[in-house]
Amino acid sequence: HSVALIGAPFSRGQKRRGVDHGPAAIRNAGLTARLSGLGKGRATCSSGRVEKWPLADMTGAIRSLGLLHDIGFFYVLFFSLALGSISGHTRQCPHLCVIWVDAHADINTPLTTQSGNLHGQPVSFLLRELQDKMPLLPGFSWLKPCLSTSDIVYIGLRDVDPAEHYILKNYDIQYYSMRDIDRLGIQKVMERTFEQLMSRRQRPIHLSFDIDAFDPSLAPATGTPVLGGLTYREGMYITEEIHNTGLLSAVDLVEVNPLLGASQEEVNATARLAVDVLATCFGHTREGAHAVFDELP
Ligand code: DIR
Ligand code: MN
Ligand code: MN
Repeated sequence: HSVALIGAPFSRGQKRRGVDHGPAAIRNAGLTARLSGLGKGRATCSSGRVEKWPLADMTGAIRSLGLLHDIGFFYVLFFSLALGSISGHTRQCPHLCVIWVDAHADINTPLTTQSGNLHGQPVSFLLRELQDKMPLLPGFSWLKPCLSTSDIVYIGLRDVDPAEHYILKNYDIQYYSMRDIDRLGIQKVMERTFEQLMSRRQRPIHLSFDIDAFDPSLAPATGTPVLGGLTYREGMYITEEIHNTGLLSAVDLVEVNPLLGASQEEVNATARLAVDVLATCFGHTREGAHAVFDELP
């Protein structure tokens, strides 16, 4: 399998500057070399110029995703904009499911949002069941709801707005909050996640990974840090298990903001963490691997 990397430098999902430098920071932390070193084929990099497009017109991001599938890449990796990447991905894989790893549920509607930030709303645009609660917004007509509430599972929640909590409960959306991880342990959480998503049939996984799912002590360079997040080991376990299904089809890695670290070391640590997440998604294991040896020299 090859991995295609698409940097989507975009910051207008929220108001703070700098998150559009996330893709470059992750690349500079050695992403391409790490992925190539996994021996699973090439890692190729391209960069969308998303920031230049008007806020509502993210069709370019969708199109580039579709294109890469056409020329035969198996994995596509995005750095931003689950709204665009999941829409594009469902065009190629209509039966995909979504694992959303985040401190936040990102399921406000334009009518419930308190911040006004689009990065707190993408899931509401994607879910069919919520469409009668969505106002018609100029510029968003290209976006067709493409997921059902049973197609998504959240992991890592710990900062959920009241309206978001109402939606999660009333539409019976599965989630594992940090409290659930405390109760069950990450191993049970992953087991139940796959049971819920794959009970009827195996299907491609779209992973949306917000770096703020990790504890701020590990990922300080991000816009909305929340105490009490995933440990390094919990994060790696999540992505190891997703890799082991053999069903991972695309990953978004979002919210790395190099302008928000208190020091260069904080920025580097956050970017290195993102690289570790992605390397694990594509086959890095903590127990090691020996693919290069046919026999012992
Ligand atoms: C908040 C924060 N719920 C909002 N969302 C964030 O803006 O609607 N998502 N930070 O990652
Ligand atoms: Mn978040
Ligand atoms: Mn998020």
